[in-house]
Amino acid sequence: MDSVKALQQEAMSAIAAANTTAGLREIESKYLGKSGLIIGLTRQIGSLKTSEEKAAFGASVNQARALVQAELESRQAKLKEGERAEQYERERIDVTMPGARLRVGKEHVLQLAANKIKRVLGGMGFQYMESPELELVKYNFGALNYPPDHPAMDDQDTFYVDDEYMLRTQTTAFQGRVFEKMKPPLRVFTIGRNYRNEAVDRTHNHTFHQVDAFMVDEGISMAHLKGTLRAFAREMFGDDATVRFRPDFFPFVEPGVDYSISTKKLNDGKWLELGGAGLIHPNILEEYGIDTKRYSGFAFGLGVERIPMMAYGVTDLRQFLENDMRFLEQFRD
Ligand code: FA5
Repeated sequence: MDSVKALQQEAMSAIAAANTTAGLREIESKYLGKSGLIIGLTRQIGSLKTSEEKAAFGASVNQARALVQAELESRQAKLKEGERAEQYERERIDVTMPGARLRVGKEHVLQLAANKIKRVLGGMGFQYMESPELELVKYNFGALNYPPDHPAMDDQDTFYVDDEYMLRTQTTAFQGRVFEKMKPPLRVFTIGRNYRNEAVDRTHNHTFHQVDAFMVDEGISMAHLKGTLRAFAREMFGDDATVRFRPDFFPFVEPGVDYSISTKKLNDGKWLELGGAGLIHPNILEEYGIDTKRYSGFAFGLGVERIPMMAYGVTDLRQFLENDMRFLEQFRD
């Protein structure tokens, strides 16, 4: 019996001295586990003589087990409380702290202009197609009816990569690629970046964007071109937009015109030239096997930068490509 009391005492002191729940688990298995010391005492029952002695010994082991178990549980509850409090303190979150601000990007003002052009021309039945910026010289000039060494090429002095390839100077370069693959009737447009070796100023950059559209069908005339460009101007700039056409020369159209717009509200009511246009030169159509007795077509090419310049009164187009967020953040859809 004394050995039971002694072991019980030993377990109780160990419990009192433990200061972590992990420590308590070790004590539990040492004294109360299947092969623990208190259970181990029951093996001594066999050496007792009388059944009364055996019963009394068994009862004292059971009692010791129950007392140690109860003490373990109550200590465990206390330690757990402390450990939880510590854990909460460790994991405390200051909910009043400002969160990490998410920077949500938005589309560039030139992309917004391109999106609007796509909606407007798409609505008129033109099909949008992507086109390459690195272009074969033959599409940029040769296929567009530029005679070799024609001075008109000097207007579009550019960056040659080698004798065959160049950075395109005009999205009109895409026309030849389309005529090679598609047969009339067709209505196609493309939007993209162009490069010219320019004397850079407020209205000219070395890198800029154009939209080029062309339509080939039976009986297409200047009337269709003018009507299309007038409808385009109104959709882009409002119902009071007026358009002006003046004769101009481009080797790939005959007749050729320049195209300007004006509205009462924008650009102080002054004319702004958006680009060039005309009826596709019959030489080009014939070159691609299109029967010019049956078909004719128009084409126009406009500067994309000119559109937000007009709409928002931007006076220097170089700002579009300088990536100054203070400038760019002003423009929303
Ligand atoms: C052309 O590029 C012709 N391909 C347009 C065309 C297409 C005519 C189809 C007839 C038929 P031009 O060089 O004028 O034409 O350029 C057209 C427009 O692109 C200009 O009016 C202007 O708005 C814009 N643009 C031209 N060069 C620059 C530049 N360096 N920086 C910014 N915009 C430019």
